[in-house]
Amino acid sequence: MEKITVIIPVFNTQEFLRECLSSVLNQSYKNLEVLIINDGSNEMCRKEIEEFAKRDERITCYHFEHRRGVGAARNAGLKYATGDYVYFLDSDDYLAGNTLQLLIENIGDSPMLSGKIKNVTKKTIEEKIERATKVTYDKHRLSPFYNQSILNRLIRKNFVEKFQLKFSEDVECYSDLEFLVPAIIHMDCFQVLNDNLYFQRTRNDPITNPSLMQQNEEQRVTDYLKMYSRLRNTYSNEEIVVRYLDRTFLEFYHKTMIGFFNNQNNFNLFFDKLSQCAKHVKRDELKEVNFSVKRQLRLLSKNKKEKSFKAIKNHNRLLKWKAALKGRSSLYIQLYRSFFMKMPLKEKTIVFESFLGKSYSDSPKYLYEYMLKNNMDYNYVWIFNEKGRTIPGNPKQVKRLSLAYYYYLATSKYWISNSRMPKQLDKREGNVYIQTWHGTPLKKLVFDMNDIHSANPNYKEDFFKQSRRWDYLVSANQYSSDIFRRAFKFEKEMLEFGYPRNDILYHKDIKRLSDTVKRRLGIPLEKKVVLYAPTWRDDEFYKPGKYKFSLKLDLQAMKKELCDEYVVILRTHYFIADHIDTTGMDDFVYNLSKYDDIAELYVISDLLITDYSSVFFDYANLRRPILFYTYDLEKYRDILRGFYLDMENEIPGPILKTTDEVIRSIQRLERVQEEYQSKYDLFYSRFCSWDNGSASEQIVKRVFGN
Ligand code: C2G
Repeated sequence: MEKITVIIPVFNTQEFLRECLSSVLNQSYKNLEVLIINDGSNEMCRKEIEEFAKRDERITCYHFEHRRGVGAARNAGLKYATGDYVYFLDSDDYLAGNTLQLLIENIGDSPMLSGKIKNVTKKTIEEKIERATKVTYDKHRLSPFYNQSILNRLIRKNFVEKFQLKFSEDVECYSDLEFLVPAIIHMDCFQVLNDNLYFQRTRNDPITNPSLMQQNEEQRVTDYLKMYSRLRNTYSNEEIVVRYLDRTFLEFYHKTMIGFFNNQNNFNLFFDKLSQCAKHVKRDELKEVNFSVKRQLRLLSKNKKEKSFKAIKNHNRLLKWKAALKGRSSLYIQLYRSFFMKMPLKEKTIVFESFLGKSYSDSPKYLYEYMLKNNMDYNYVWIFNEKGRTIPGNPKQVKRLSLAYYYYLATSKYWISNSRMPKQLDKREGNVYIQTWHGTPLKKLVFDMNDIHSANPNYKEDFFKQSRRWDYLVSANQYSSDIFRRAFKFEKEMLEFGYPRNDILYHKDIKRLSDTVKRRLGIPLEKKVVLYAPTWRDDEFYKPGKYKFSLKLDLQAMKKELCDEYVVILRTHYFIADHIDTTGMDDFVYNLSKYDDIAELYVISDLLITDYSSVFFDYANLRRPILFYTYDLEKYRDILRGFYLDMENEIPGPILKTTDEVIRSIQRLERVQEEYQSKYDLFYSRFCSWDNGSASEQIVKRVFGN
């Protein structure tokens, strides 16, 4: 049995290491030597490596004291390898169970057999391929190498030694090219095994821990130009290499460099190197590229600095408007950036938005009403999607993502919103953005999350970009402030006065208010009200912002047992697109999922049933009973999100898994309240003590002055 040396360079990837190494140690092909080259990782990562090394004698670790780069780490692996083959794996990636077996069974006499790479954004269930089909390309088909990566290739060790193949050590990115280029020259044909699997992770946190390819563009451009020009000089007589390098250069130029050089500083900084590279590219290869790129490269190769920059600028301008004409929203965004943002800023205009324009509610509503009541000298715009409904004070109403929406956002000094604004909305100078947020967090947020299961895999990067525009962030308690600072990486001013949306819960005559709302909703005054307000599930969606919800609470059973005394208000989260069918339960269930302001529903309800929604933090201000119907607690906590609180011990009510348990708790509500009294008190003092009905006033005074 021949031995494969698997070489794994590691740099601060402890969160992915377990998955990576387990996938290697569990390979169906057992004769392995696993070399972990620790490229100067932090202590946590080093410990994790050492832990793993103890578990299996096939693992050997080498530690660099300081980071030397992936090229140096891989070269060290080559030096220590004793196998008949070498195979490179990155420490944030993983393999299917029989990847190595399929490669070694099919390599035959070739010096190298390449496999396929599958990009993944989160942990997927391990796939195993039972049968393999080998595809052989002839020497002129370079496609297996256009990814410029050494990954998922089984390589004979004596081939590496014979041609002294090695990686560059003086670049961060593209160090593989130095290994691949001579390998290409010395192979008779390029073989690919179509069905074996290497899972390459697109890291979800390029802000805190970027992968090499998520590094800043400047680094990538620097390294790419260096590698291209070095290899192009060394191998100028090798026709196949010239073709390979010129084509990869043109692709990189098109995809990355044209955008990067739209900036005058970047262009000036790199001009000499770029024009050197442009001189290399063969005329024949330029036949395939479009006229504009051809012209830029011709000008660059002739050292025409100003003209080539102008040509690049024109290219980008054209691209921008071409993209703008793709659809209405891209056109509006372009108008926002190119025209509206250049119009004068209206110093006295405030734009409000709550839950993506779906409702007139939440903290923006209460801040607005405070300003209105106090006749403050401002003009108001509400982003509000519903047509024909008047909002108190008769503000200008605009539909989210309409042309007017972009116009008002670009020209108004103040934005007040409770959720994120589209990432394309650049912030202009002078803009003041008050982010009220929409809940004390139970479920983990952004940079405290590991895998992202929701519809947008770029969640962390997008969030980071969007939240850089916030000038103020509203927080309801110290616990939230601490989490927001870390999980949002928010460094500006935190407004710590409680939630404006909870002011109503401290209304002086809450009984009268409750009766008024009940009457308006047609709910009999003598009936007690159960409010059922669950949250959404990250992994159940149609598309971003449109989530599914299947009702697990058996409302028929509840009706049977409780309808003499109670009615139920069903209130799904604003992300939920599914409509819950409640026909036949008209006098018992009120589906108020579209009702504007959940705070008014808190006021009229006698108890709350929720799951992982932040609604219970607000509701606790009323000191009324709360039940937690958490039929999927383990999945939600352990896979989807993770929690900040220990639900079993820190929440102010019982955890219930079935409708029967819910019904029984309602029937013995007083006992439940007694049982949870001390936990409730603790909870109240920890989460509700900043709220006292004056949050709106204090925030407005702080931001707008008296
Ligand atoms: N909400 C509602 N009806 C529901 C659930 C929520 O009206 N059935 C409103 C409440 O105001 C709640 C807010 O939406 O506080 C946020 O909802 P969550 O269920 O907590 O979920 P999410 O939108 O993911 O926000 O820090 C808070 C978190 O980010 C949670």
